[in-house]
Amino acid sequence: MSDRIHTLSGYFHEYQKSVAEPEQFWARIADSFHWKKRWDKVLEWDFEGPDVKWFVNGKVNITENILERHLFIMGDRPAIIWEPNDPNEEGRTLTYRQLYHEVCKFSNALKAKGVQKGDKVIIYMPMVPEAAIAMLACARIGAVHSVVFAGFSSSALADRINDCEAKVVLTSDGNFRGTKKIAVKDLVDEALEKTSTIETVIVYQRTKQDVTMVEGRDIWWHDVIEGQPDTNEAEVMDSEDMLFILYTSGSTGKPKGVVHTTGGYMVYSKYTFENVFQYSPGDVYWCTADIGWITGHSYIVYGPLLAGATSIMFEGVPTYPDAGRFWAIVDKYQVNQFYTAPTAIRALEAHGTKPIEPYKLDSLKVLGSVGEPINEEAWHWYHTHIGKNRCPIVDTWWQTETGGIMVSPIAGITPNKPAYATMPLPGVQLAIVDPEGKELKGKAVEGNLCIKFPWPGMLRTTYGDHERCKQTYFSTYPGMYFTGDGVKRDHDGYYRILGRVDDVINVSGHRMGTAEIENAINEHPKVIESAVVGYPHEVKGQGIYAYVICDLKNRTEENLIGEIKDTITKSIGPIAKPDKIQIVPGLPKTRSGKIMRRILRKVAEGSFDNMGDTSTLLDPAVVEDIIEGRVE
Ligand code: 6R9
Repeated sequence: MSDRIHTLSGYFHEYQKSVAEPEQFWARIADSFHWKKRWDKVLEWDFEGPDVKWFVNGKVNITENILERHLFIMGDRPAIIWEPNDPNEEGRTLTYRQLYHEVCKFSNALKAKGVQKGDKVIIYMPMVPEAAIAMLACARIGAVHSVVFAGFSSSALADRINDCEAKVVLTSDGNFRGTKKIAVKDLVDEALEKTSTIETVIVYQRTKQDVTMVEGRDIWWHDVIEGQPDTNEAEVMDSEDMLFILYTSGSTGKPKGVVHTTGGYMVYSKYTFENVFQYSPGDVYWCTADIGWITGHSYIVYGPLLAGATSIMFEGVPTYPDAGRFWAIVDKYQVNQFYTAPTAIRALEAHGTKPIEPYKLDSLKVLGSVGEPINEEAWHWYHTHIGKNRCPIVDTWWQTETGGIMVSPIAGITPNKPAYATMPLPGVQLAIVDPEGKELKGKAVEGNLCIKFPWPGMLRTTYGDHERCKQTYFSTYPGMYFTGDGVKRDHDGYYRILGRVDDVINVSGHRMGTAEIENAINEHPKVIESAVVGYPHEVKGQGIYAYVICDLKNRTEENLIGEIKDTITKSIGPIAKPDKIQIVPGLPKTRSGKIMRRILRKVAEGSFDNMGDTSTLLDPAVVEDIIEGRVE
């Protein structure tokens, strides 16, 4: 625990050391892990390539640092507590010892199925312990996992399988989500019609609904582990061997596979977890994310388990069977650290404080927020009604690409300021730049957020397309990683994240590229062209507003809007369905053919004055038509 920050001056001290001597700083942290062979060099980097290597030539297996490491001193401590969707169903607890044996068994099962180091394994599963076991088993044998959120459609799944040429899919018969039962295996079958690389599908039985099992390809989870030994020799991994790929949206149409490697991610996820949440042995920690997102990877599975923590996994939704479910779970397991998203807070806030009343919530010590900017109103509600004015809030800013938390208070140590992510963690060197790329120094400045020095948890590439990684993150401001977010630094040197400055919208904490949604809309045969923008939404943070030019022959607007929504659900998933669709006669374009999104955003927001300069528009009259037909 020597890496723990205990005081504010301790934080400043560590921060300064991490900037003055980054290699010594991270070597000290990394020394507390079990390496099969120590690294030769802490860091090699250049942001031009980009080419970044941490703990060069170090050999390690991340699961030994989770399993073997904790087996002897705390094998009986709960590693994962699982709470099912239905509160009347019995939950499950896996101790570190049980987790060790389950991971070993499944590792052996994967190997028996021919999965080898470097093979890609898709995990398309509900929030059950087996999903975490699957991730760890892949890591144990050196296979690369790519978790696909189980709410994504079959085409989104197929795209990801094809992109990484996966060999195996791990899935379930169905998923429980609130009152719904989703036929997940059917979606997999549909996806596999569009792919050719999958050799094996392993199906975890969850809902017991009927599924079709394809002979020679599909096998039940319980059958595949049958008779497998419960120990397994962990593969020797290089520090820079790929650990996982996680697909995320950017400003272009195609989701990109963010690649994380072993050593750096291991060191960074544990270090940030322990410090930000001030986790102490014996605490019960709960992050409500889904493992399909980076938050689930780093702060349900890897970070907490590396730290020997007890991590809760919840299968359900915040409002089932009622809006008090989160708080019932907090009391039931005496949760000490609770980590959720602003959209969940706002959704629950809409139900008032009555659902909270039956619960004490007195076990809570730390509250966390992630995924999007938390507005002051929601911050205060969270602080007052959940934290009872006694729990610090850690507003954690980070991204799929950063692997772990970058800007955040250290719980109970960094003084809070509502809606501010406050200060960078040790090792994180931020820069605020103006549009020309000039760094804005000093306090009270606003601009684009960049990072000018490598940190161990950073992405190494985008899978199969290194040039894309370079273009997206390292070319806008040469020599720096560009986050895509706007930021302001105030008089106290505190950071406030202002949201995306690119064509990415953040709906309920989920990143979506406007181009990705437009592509999906354009798949409808009657659609001629479309433009999608985000607009402020009370619960979701941002809502999706789509402007669509259609061929209306033989169709009513209403029918078409319904069909367009279905097309999007099929192509991406229900989370990408626009809140508002407006059929328009044309789109505001410049003479060079660029859609002026600025105008579309204004209309979507409902602010019509101050449209800015429309003189460069090809057809200024189209703006009037759009305003007139605006969807309330
Ligand atoms: C971890 C995660 C990343 C984008 C990021 C930013 C937004 C995340 C935030 C936040 C303000 C916070 N974001 N946390 N904005 N305050 N505390 O969410 O990863 O899904 O890749 O999204 O989310 O815009 O750029 P990811």
